[in-house]
Order: sequence, then structure tokens, then C-alpha cells
Amino acid sequence: MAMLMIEEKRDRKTGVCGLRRFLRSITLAVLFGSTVWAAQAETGSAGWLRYSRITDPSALQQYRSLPRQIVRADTSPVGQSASGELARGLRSMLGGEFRVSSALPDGDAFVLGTPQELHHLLPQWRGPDLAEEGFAVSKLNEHGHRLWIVAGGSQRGELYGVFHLLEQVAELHEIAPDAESPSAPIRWVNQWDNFDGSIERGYAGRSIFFEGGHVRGDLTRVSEYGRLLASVGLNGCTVNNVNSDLRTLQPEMLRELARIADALRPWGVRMSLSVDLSSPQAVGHLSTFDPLDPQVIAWWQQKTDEIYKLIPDFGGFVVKADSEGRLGPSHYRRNPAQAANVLAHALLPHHGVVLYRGFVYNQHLDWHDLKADRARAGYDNFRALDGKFEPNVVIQIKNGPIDFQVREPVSPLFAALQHTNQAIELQVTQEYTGQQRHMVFLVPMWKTALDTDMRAQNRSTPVKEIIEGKSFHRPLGGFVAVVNVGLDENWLHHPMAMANLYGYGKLAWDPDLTTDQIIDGWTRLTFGNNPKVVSTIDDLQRNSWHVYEEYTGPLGLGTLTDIIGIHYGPGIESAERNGWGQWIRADHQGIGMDRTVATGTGYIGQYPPELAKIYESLSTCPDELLLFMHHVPYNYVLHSGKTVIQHVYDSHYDGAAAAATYAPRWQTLHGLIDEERYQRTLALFEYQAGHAIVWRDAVSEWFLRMSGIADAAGRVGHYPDRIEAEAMQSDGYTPVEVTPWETASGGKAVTCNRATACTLTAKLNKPAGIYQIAVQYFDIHPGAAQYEVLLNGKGIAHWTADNTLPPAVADKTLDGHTSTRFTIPGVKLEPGDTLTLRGIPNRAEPAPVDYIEITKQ
Ligand code: GCV
Repeated sequence: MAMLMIEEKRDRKTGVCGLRRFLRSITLAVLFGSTVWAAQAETGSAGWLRYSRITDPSALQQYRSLPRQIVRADTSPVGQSASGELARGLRSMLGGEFRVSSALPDGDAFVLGTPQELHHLLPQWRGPDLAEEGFAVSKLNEHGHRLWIVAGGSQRGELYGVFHLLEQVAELHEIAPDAESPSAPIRWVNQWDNFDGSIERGYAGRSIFFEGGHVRGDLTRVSEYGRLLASVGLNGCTVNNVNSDLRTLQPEMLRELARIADALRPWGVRMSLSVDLSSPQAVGHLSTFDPLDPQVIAWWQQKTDEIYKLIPDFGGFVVKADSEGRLGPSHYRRNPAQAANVLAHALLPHHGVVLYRGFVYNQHLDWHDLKADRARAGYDNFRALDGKFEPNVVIQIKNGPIDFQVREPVSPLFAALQHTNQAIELQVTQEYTGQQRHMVFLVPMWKTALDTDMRAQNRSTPVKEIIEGKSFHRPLGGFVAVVNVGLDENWLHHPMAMANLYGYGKLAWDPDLTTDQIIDGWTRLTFGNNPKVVSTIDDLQRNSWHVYEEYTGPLGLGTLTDIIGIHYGPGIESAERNGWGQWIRADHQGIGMDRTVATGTGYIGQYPPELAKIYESLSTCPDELLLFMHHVPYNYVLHSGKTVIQHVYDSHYDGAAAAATYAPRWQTLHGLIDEERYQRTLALFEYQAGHAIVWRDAVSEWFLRMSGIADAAGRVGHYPDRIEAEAMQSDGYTPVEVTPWETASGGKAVTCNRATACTLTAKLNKPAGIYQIAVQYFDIHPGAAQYEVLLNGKGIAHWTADNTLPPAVADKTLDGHTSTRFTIPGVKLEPGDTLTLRGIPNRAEPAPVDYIEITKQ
């Protein structure tokens, strides 16, 4: 008999059990005598800036002697943010009052300012030389008073110094004299927000900037976002989609956009805009947008001047051109340098920059042509233009040559451009890496890219050094990340995903930080300093990229997702036989893209010779990039000693098994962190465990069919604990074919196509014992079907399929995106028990079922 009754109604937006959440907020409101407390519950909206009260007496002791007075030497908006933030953070963490004044008190104080302002207040102060955005924290004894000086090379530097100091306190470190400066001047985020309020590849709700074709009236979230960005040293935000709306540069829209810049300004974050190169024609009504046409040149100059009148600290333009249907200079047989330089000239007098994206490629490649290769495009389009760009143009290059796959080599363009500013483009929004429904901590992936030694100029040149630009005598360079926060209370939906935004900022500031330093800092700030909490969360995050790679696309195959759709669940064949060029070139004999110089596309030859040599030879090419670089038979033996095909099977089983440990490991923290984020994360980990199995089975089954080679461990294709829905006794359910076939067990599911409930029944013949029952069903977007599981006629669980999946574009299909698992643990079974699944359709959701799996616990 069943030991438990599970009742869940998952919240569409949060993934948290709605009933439990409701009860909890009532309990808190009653306990604290008002509803205010419930409103202040841990939604995650503070991100890592929680400043939670330090209660440990010994930890508090070390901060007892800190001054309670904060002197603000400057009154700029950024300076005010700095002093206000310091007071807010210290008050919250240490309790008591912290006052801000503009004059030196007769007592101990923090003093904030730029060197000039500080000298004015404290003529005897001698600070270090500071980089423009750098800071120094130092102590000074003045007439028997202790002064903590936070000096910034600019007001922005001062703000960064304050955030640094607050982070030290939140992590319980001693506040010691210190000085830091950022690695590179460009430390931006891109948001792919549309004016209608949607976000391209955004997985956390609607835009914080736009709604209904306009800038939102209430920009509170925008200024909160600016604060989060500044806290990790980020200094620029491009607020609209790189697939830019043609209205962007219209005068009325610019006036609206200026309000966003106003909201970001107090945090030292400069707003920038994505612009379409056809704007002179689309907005300016010129007959052409040829970048070399004098009228077009004049139009850009006048438009840029108009922008700076409205937004004096405007950051500049981001340009996506000649890519994925966007118009560009090729329309007039001009090249990217000619186009970028026109914009650069217009921006130069205002200190603005052009970020011209290196993501230029042809999406109509001929897949029959074995020499065609999308990965070559960046180099082929930009290499010859090296040195031809103005000094305020930066080429924004995605970390890999394709498109944010779970594993790619670094783009060869980084080494090819020797005399051109560069920024690496990373992706915080997890487009190909689980869309913030899977935990995937991306810092290790980014570090792999940044640390790759390209051996440009026959010397050590890690990517991080190339993009910083200093050793190449380039004036600009740095980092851009596509972030796509949304209106979801916690910005990125999955509480763990915020580590990626934090980690991105930290790496942009200092790419030499280790993964461990970054994750440990984030965990402490986000969940507190309890050692068990810290070590558990650090461990969970640290390996999560590798785990995701294992159960999606290992050996450099790319993510193996549905690449012509929403890029979420498995969709292996979608890579092949189309113009998008993400081919894996699989046939019955072998797999992988031959990108060698000797027999393939020649892509490997785009790397500097030392690196090219490593990739060209099968004996030195690293296993994790093997199928990106080479085509090999399935029984090719890897350096690890396994065959390719066995590695594919094993890694999928290992990865799914590792994902299954997340929820139980998380459960060991129950009671040690707030209930709200605990439950939200638990629900997501349980979901991830189920979806990792969908991935595992889809990819393994597909490879089994394609290669015809059995899994040596006998797992793939053999599921003795599974009962296919179509094999159960049905009342009302009818079988349907699922496409692609590998995303349903046996390629089939069942749906209930009547208004009332349908049932599936099976007689079980399991030896007596405790079992886990998993129901694999499809949670499609329209409707909220209900399911009930009965054992010998008695209900043991029911739930509503009101999905927590990413907001897919009307995903109504049964496939690898919607396949979902509900698990009932601890069920006591006897031989001869009867199991029934009742599905109650709702609107367009026909309560689809794939299979039931009953495993011994
Ligand atoms: C904004 C990929 C994404 C697109 C994105 C594009 C880009 O193709 O799927 O959504 O467009 O990259 O980076 O421009």
C-alpha cells in the first residue's frame, strides 16, 4: 500500500508548490503579526546583495570597531549611491545606525571619494595611483581618529570599493587595506529585450525595460538591476535586442530610452543601444543606408549628437549586421570595417564606442558540401580587416565559433585579430544550457575559454590577455555577456542561475579568479556562511556544467538540442541536413565534422600553428573536442580507452545519475536556509533529474539506432522496470506517434481525447518491497491537465501539469521539451497490486503519458 499522499500544484512562474507557499506566507504573517513579513520573504530579488544580519558573536566582534559615520566627499549621483550603499549594507549586516555626512566628524569615519576630493578634505592623505575604475581601501590616523578611506580612481571606482568592502563583511573576512582595478574597460551586459516586452532567449519573465511598445512607466527594477551590475563591477548595459527594432532611433523612442539611462546612471552603468544598419533608410527616410554615402554618414552623426543631448553618458552602439537576416554593409558590397567606422566617427567626440559583432555567417549553407563550415565564418569575414577599424570599435566575438554550445573550442578570430580591439561575448542566459530550469554553473566553461592559450605570435597568449588588449597595445577591449534577466522576482528564475551573472561580473573584473573563489563568494552572499550550506552548494554548482555536458552533447558534438526550434530539449537530427551549419555529420559508420586541414574544411588551419597542430592530429586532439574537429568511426578508441559509442552511452548515464543526486543533496540543507528558496530550488532539481533522463534516453537511443552498436553495459534499449503507456489497459487513452521518435519511450505516447478522465491500468507482479514510481508524461503549454495515481483503487498521489518549463513559443507538441517526470517515492508494493493512472485533460492538454517506471528503492 502507499505510504504517502502527494498533492502538488506547481506555480507556473516559480516552480514552487503553490499550496505550500500560501500556507507558509500565512504562517509567517500570523507569527509576525502582519502581512509585511510575508512581503519581505526570500524571493531572491536581492540576488547576492542580501546583507543578512550577522549574528555570530565572534564574527561580529571583528567589526565592532568599525566607524558609524560615513563621509561622502563627493555629491555626484554615483557618489551618493556609494555612501548610501555603505550605510545600507552595514546597517543591515551589523545593526545600529550608520550616518552619512559631507563633513569630517570629530571621531572615526569612513571617507569616500576620488583622490582630488579626498585631498580637499584631507590634505595630508597620500593615496596610491589609481586606475580610472580602480579603488583602494586604506586606514589613516587623523588627530587620534581612525579613518577608513575608500578612494576611487573615479566615482565609479569609489562605488566598486564600497561593494568590495561590503562583500568582505558579508563573507566575514577581515577588512584589510586593499587595492584593485578591473582587467579591461568594456564590462557590459547585453539584454535581448524587445519593445513589446518579450525577450529573445529570455527565460525569466517579461522585460524589465519595455512593455507594449514603450519603455515601462515604473523603472524600479531597472535601477535595482543597475545596482546588481555595479556590485560586481559591470559598467555598461545594452538594453534592446541585437535583432534591433527599427523604431529604436526614432526621436520619440530615444526620449523614452533616456529614462532607462537615467535609472542606470546612479550605478555607474552606461546605457547603450543595439542599432540596425538600415536605420538611415528606415528611420531617416534616406534612399540608401550605404555606409559610405555622405548623406548616410551625416545622418549617423546627427543622430548620435541627438542621442548625446538626451543621454550625455551614452555608451555607444552594438551592431548585428549581415547575420541571420539582418541587413548590413554587404548589401552595398561594403565590409564591416567601413560600416563600423562611420558609427565610430560619430561617437568619437562623445567618447562612445561601437561593439560590432563578429557573429556574421550565412545560415543558408549547402549541407551537401563537405567543405562548407559555419565555424569558419568569423575568421573568414574579419581576418582581412584586421587593423582597419577605428580605435573606438571593438569586435564582439562569441566565445566559440558556432553559438554558445555546451562545449566549443575558442573562436580562432581571437588570435587572428592582432591590431583590432576585441571583447569576448559570453552567455549568462542559458539558451543551450538548460534555460534556467537546469542548474548549469558556467564559470568553469568561461574560464576554459579565457585560459585557452592561443599561442598567437608564437608566445603564450591566453584569450583573457588577448581581449584585455594591454599587451597588444590596444586601447579597448573586454567582456560582454548576454544576460536577459526578466521580471521574475529572482531575475533569472532558477536561484542557482544567479551565480552565472555574479560569476560573469567577477571574471570580467578579474579573469584570474578561480572557479572556487567565485562560487564560494556567491554562495556565502546568497545563502549565508553556514559551512555545511556553503560546501554543499559549492559542490553542487562546481561540477554542474560537466554533468550537463555529459547528459546532452559530449565529445564536442554541440548540445544535440533542437537547434532549429527553442534550443531546450533533445532534438538530435535537427542539426543535420539544413543550412544552419551545426552539422554533426552522423551516418551509420561514424560521426563528427572533419575540420582538419588535411581532409576537412580547413577550419583548424585558422588557429595559430602550435594550436592547430594539436587539433589537427587525432593523437593530440583532446577527447572533449574530438567530434568538433574530426569525423571518426563509432568504434574509434578515445584517449580514455573507451570507444566513442561507449563513451556516448556511459556519459549520458553518468550525467543523468549525477543530476539525480542534486535533490537529495539539497534536502540535507532543509532548515538551514529559508524555506522559500529551499522549496523553489528543490522543485527545480527534481524536475532536472527527470529531464536529464529524457536527454539520456533520447540521445542514447538515437545513437543505438544510428550505429547499430549495443551498449556494453546493456542499458540502452532495455528498460525492465518500465511499463509503456500504450501497453497498459486503457479506458479512453489512444496511442500517438511522437516526433522526434527518440523523445518518447518506444517512440509512442498516449493521449486522452475526451472531456472526462481516461485511465491506464496495469497489474503489477513485483516482489513485496518499497518502490519508487515515476510517471513520464508531457506537460505542454496550453492547459493544466491533472493526473492521479491509484494503487488498488486508492489514490496515492495527484498533481497538476501546470508546467514550469521555459515559456516556449506555443509548444503544444509532445517532444523532448515537454517530456516531464513525476516521482512518487516510498511506495509499498505487494505481488498482484493493481496500478491505475487517471488523466483528466484540460483545454488543449490531453493528459499525455509516455510510460510508468517502477524501481526498487
Ligand atoms: C539574438 C543565436 C540565437 C538568436 C540570437 C543570435 C545572436 O542564433 O539563437 O536568438 O539572436 O544567436 O547572437 O545574434
